Amino acid sequence: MSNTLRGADIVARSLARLGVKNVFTLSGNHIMSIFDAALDADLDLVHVRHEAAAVHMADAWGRLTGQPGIALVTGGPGHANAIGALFTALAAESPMVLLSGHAATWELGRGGFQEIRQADMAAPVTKASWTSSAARALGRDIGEAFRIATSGRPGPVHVSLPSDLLDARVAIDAIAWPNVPNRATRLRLADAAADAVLEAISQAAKPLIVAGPMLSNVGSRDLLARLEDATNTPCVIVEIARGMADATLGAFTDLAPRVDLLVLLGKALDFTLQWAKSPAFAADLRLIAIDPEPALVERAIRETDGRLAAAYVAHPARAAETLLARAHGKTIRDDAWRREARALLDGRPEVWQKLAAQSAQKLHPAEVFRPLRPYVERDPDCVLICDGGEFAQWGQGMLPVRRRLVNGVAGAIGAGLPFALAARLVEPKAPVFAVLGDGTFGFHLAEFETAVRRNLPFVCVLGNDARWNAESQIQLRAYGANRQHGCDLLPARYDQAVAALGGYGELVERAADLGPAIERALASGKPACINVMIESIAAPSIRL
Ligand SMILES: Cc1ncc(C[n+]2csc(CCOP(=O)(O)OP(=O)(O)O)c2C)c(N)n1
Ligand SMILES: [Mg+2]
Repeated sequence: MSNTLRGADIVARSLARLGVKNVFTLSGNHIMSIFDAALDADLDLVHVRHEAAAVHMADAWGRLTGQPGIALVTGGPGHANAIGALFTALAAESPMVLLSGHAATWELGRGGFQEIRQADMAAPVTKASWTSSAARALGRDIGEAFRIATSGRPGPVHVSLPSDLLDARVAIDAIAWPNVPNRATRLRLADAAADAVLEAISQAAKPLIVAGPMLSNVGSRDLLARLEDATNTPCVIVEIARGMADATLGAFTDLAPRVDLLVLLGKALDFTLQWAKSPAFAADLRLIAIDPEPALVERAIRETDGRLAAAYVAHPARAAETLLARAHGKTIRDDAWRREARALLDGRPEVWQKLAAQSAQKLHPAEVFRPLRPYVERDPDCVLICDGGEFAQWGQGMLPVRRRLVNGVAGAIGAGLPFALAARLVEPKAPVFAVLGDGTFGFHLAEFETAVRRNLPFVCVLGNDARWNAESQIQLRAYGANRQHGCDLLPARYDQAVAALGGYGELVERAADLGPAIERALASGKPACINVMIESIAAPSIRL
């Protein structure tokens, strides 16, 4: 026996070899062999309360570290529960791997326990999805999943692991262990191509560089800031389903029609940019596309009807590095346009400083984010999470952006609380704040129990307007004032629910009470929920 290894041990040791420490999981018959193997491989199992939460945590891990986060769920219904969350990770271009238990190979087609075509289910929401077919190749499968998740445009990968393969024993010299992926697979932009892009930028009157979700991490934000400095060309990240109307981007919708050259730096040309068509952008806009995926470069060509000046297949971060290197020591253009653009992107209406609630025992969203801002600013390693509808948009418009997680291009609400737990595992010390609406909060409330059990403190600032307000606002806009119905919630005491789960909870109904409540929540050292009663206000539309 000693010269053999169990399939489950091959999986666990392969993960350890690839540098994995934390596995986000929810138990089940099909994967208990991996729970057992985790003991010897020294993997820390973070056992959550819904499979979607495990995927969201792996997603957050991937976004924050650049290394694949790992979710491990059981077969059949466990796997099915995980699927929706993969959509969020795919649209956020987040590297992660979902490992699902699976009926034994000998059960297939015979009505096995929880048997269902799992790889087919996950295929549309992953970069790759398959079922392992040999115990000796389990390690190679894990390595391949890592490679695909991190190469090109990052994203989720799924592998189903039949239970008989996990229980099988394999001769040690027959095991195919994973290769450690290497960064060199990121395609670079050739110097001549970079020079051509810089030339086009210097010739343009009003150029703009737009990046996508894969560049929204801290390192890439720094890279984009340096690229903006070096080229005097504004660089923005479009990373949520609201697209150009993301309050983070200020008056971007006023800026866009003035642009004459749009450089897509790993940004998929899609609905978030209105396909760069008029009236969002000028009808004679010229474009350059740089993307790691030939299929997306082709789509950009198709969608731009001959307005694409050039297209390159390259990794956007590496392309940015080459552009920086080639721009070094040159003055690409003066800074007049950049200053004009920055005023629109970073400016906020003056009245926001004075916005106050009109009703008793409620705050205006602006009265929440004015006092929260200094706490988010204080520590550069602070992680800020914004999730939900109208309230979170006020947060995205008023809070500084550095290490931030948002729900993303999928436009799926609900991941915020799982994100906060994963963020705390990545970041041991600096504050973690999660800004959520009350509807959104309900998706994964039970993860407060996980957070308490695992001692993962963070502060959730919950905007409670007793309503699914984003949808209520759609009813108001589309159907009229007397047609808002069916979107109300209770002004529930979520703070008490969190306290009952062992966390720290406070109710805030007056603006003056919020700052001290944040102090107490941080000082509690517990997972905390500040339940702030707010007025039901539409997301800001920023015109300057
Ligand atoms: C998974 C998912 N379900 C439904 C929606 C539609 N949706 C978007 S925002 C929203 C309302 C959110 O309510 P809340 O969290 O209370 O935020 P508010 O808009 O009230 O500030 C809903 C239902 C969605 N985007 N994602
Ligand atoms: Mg609400």
